[in-house]
Amino acid sequence: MQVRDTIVAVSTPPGRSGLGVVRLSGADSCRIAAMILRFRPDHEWKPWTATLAELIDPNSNVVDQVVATYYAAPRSYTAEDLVEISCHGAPVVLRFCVERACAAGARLAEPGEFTLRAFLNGRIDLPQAEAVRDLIDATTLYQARVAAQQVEGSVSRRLRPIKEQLLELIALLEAGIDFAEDDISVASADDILGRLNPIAGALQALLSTFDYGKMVHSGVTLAIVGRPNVGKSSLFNRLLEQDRAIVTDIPGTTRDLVSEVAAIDGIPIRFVDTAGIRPGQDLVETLGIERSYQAMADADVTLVVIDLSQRIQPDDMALIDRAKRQGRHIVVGNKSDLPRVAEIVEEFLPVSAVTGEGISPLREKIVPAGAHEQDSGFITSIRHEQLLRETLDALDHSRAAAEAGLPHEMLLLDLYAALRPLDAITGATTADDILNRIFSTFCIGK
Ligand SMILES: Nc1nc2c(ncn2[C@@H]2O[C@H](COP(=O)(O)OP(=O)(O)OP(=O)(O)O)[C@@H](O)[C@H]2O)c(=O)[nH]1
Ligand SMILES: [Mg+2]
Repeated sequence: MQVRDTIVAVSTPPGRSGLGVVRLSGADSCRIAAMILRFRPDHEWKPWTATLAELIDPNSNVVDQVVATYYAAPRSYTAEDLVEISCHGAPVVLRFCVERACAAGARLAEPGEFTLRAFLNGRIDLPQAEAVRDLIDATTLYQARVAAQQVEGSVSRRLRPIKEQLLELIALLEAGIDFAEDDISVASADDILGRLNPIAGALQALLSTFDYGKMVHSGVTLAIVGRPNVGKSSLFNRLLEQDRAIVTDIPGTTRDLVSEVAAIDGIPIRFVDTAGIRPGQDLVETLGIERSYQAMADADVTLVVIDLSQRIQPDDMALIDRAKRQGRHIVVGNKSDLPRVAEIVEEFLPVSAVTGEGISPLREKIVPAGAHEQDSGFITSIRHEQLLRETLDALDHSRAAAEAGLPHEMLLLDLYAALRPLDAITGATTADDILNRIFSTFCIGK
């Protein structure tokens, strides 16, 4: 992939629409646009100004009336010269416009290449580029808002001071080694640990935001399980606020998985209603029950429903145990509107699918509100999570090395290993970065 050529692509989704935008980016954008468009005779390219023009074919026939907007480098999305041509959104017109641009010297852009260029030209860093994709993929406004903050650089902002502290420690140890005979004192183990611990602590805190960040990014799959007739489908409908699944008083009504997405607090939740679990039924129901177990295994959260108007049965307890072993689960006692017969199992949330009692607390349990007061500064990307773990592992090693009094050369190896994953998120640290720090923090020049 060459970065110096001019690329072109349709930036709006495929299909027919009111308008469709063709985007050109690269040094030749204006020249190419001028070859395929006809402007008024006195036209001059004025940056950040929209101009009416005609899209013409090789015989100078007008194909569409368009608006061309020129963004001058470096103040454009890609930090290159960029021209956006707003055509009417007929797929043939858009395709024609792109073909004409290619004939005039542009190259068809690869997927994501406009954002790649913004990154390569240093206008955005990697977390920002990743956030652009999240912003485009957002299905709730809240997801969009979080992604927009990350496009603004919220992840790097939070990482920068941590990385800074790590670099300072590296510089301190490097200076101790390289300039030992000058009057630089070698850092003590206590000193090193005193610097390492806050770094590890801050990273740990950032890492712990991923539980919530993961929900924001990918949503939550929630399986509703329980014995037949406890009211799973009723609860499913109540949570969705629509009459989606069939409800009857016949045990074994639901036989297959039924799923639907709804948002709670801006987080998309895939609710999965399942077949009631009981032993020894006909083939169809047995197959359905297998799917219930599978849904439970696949879910991020399992909602185990018990019927408070009946005695607790071994099947209820078996399901609660299974859910516990598999991860996050919530036990709800349904039919709280009826006289209670069930003896207290462990902690459960009383609800009534019929009256709606307990549904708000249940929603709150599914998506804990205020898990993070600020919208930003948490990590949502599994790539970032894994890299932060690598850094923490390497910091653990360096802590052990410092405690064991190993030579600083050894310690530095671990510290550089801790730095590398951070670099993979925020961009590489150069030898100069470290040297500058050594020379600015310590007056070695004398
Ligand atoms: N009083 C009362 N009845 C309820 C409540 N929830 C469900 N029911 C009734 O319980 C019966 C079974 O409800 P469903 O929602 O079909 O139960 P299910 O768990 O999906 O049952 P299966 O699909 O057979 O496993 C229906 O007659 C519901 O009207 C509740 O909170 N209170
Ligand atoms: Mg059901």
